Amino acid sequence: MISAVIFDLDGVIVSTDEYHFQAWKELAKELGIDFSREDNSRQRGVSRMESLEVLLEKTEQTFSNDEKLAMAEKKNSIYRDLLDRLSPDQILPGALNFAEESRKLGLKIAVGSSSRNTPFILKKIGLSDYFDAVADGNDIQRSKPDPQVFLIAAERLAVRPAECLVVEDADAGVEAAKAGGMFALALGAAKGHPGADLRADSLERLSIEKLLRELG
Ligand code: G16
Ligand code: MG
Repeated sequence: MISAVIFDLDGVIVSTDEYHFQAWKELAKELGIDFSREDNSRQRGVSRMESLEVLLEKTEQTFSNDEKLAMAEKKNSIYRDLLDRLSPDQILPGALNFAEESRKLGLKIAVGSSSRNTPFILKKIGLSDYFDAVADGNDIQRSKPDPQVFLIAAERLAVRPAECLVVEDADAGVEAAKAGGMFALALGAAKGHPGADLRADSLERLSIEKLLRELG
């Protein structure tokens, strides 16, 4: 029986993916690297340093650890400037309805995100105190597809992993949910992932009650 819903943040609650893309693109330009949206899609859900490695695969140049840390820091500062524009208007369609409906059914709700900017993003969209628990990039040593972030969220909610439904838009996130022994609802780009238990284009007009019936 499902007793909690754990929401990914970027791409599920709010569409910060475009800002990530713009920030990585700007860093790539400085390094003389051609960086596409397709490259960017492989960064979805994975940590900042792993995302940097995806970008650096596109160059023959080699860099020291300190140089890589400086690059990640630079990207993050460009990204933070873009995040400043975020407001509650940018919460993705259907996300709050889905969360509200979950609550009304007596389910607990949490955020499970790889992003170390999660507290800032939640503040900008007015949801700092909205969820029963938040686990994010600041809590973990291993990012998705490792299940750590979702397991911490479940622990903070005091529910067993097998009672959790994870809502994800990234393949790495669906894999993390399954590796943690949870159910996965795959949205958008992750919809084709064979491991998903449920699939939808987005949370718009999606009913949690109906989905739970599908799970049986
Ligand atoms: C998000 C994004 C990833 C990003 C990661 C780390 O994860 O999807 O593209 O690389 O956070 O972000 P930051 O650099 O802000 O720490 P999620 O799990 O919310 O989709
Ligand atoms: Mg995501």
